Amino acid sequence: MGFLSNSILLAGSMQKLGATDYVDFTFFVGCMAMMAASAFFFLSMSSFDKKWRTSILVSGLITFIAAVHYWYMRDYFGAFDESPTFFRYVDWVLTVPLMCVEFYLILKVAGATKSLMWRLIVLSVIMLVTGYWGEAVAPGQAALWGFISGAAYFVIVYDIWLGKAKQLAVAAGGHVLKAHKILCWFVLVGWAIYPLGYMAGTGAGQWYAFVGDLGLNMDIIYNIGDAINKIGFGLVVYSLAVSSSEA
Ligand SMILES: *C/C=C(C)/C=C/C=C(C)/C=C/C1=C(C)CCCC1(C)C
Repeated sequence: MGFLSNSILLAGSMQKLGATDYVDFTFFVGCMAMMAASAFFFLSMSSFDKKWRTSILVSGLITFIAAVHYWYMRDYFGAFDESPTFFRYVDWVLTVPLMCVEFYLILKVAGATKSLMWRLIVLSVIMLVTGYWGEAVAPGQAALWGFISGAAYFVIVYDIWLGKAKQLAVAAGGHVLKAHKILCWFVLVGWAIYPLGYMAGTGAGQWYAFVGDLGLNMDIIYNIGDAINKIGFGLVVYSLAVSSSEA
C-alpha cells in the first residue's frame, strides 16, 4: 500500500524534465492524447444513431480510464524513476476486457452471443494476470509466465481471425466486416507490441535478454502500444459508426 499512498501524496508535485527524458515524455504525451481522445469520443456520441452510441461510449471509456492511469503513471515514474507496473496492469485489466466488449457490440447485429464476449474477456484476463505475475511477482520465471500469457493471446487471435467472431463478421458483411478486419489487424500487429515491451523489461538472465540489450525501453514500448491500440481501435469503431449512419 505504501507506494500507492506515496504516489497520491506526490501527485501534483513537479519535477524537471530534461531534453532526454524520453520515458517521462511519452507518459506526458500519452496522458494528453488519452484525454483528448476521450473528449472527442464522448462529445461525438450524441450525433450517432442509438445503436452505435454504446460502442462510441465504450471507446471513450477505454481512453478515459487510460487517461486517469497515465496521470498516475506519469507522476509515479517522475517520482521514483521506476516502471509503474501496478497502475499499468490495473489499466489493462479494465481496458482490454472493454475492447472485447467492443468486438461483441459490433458483431451483435449478426447475432453475437454473450458467451463469445465472456470467452474473450476470460482469455484476456488470463493473458494479463500471467503477464503481471512474470513482470512483478516472479520475474525469475518471466519466460514461463510470458509463454502462458502468449498462449492466451494466440487463442484470442485465433477466435477473432478464424473462429466464431470471424463467422459472425462474415454473416454481418458490409461495413461491419470491414471494421472487424481492421480490428483483427490491431490485435495481431498492434497487440504484438506488448510482448516486445515485456521482453525488453524482463530479459535480465533470460534467453531473450538481447531485446533489452538493443536499448529498447519497456515503458516507451508500452506507451506507444497504448496510444496506437486504444485511440486507433476507438477511431475504427468511430468510422464504422459514421459510415453505417450514412448508409
Ligand atoms: C490498452 C491496452 C492493451 C491493448 C494491452 C494489451 C496487452 C497485451 C496484448 C499484453 C500481452 C502480453 C503477452 C502476450 C505476453 C507477455 C506479457 C504481456 C501481458 C505483455
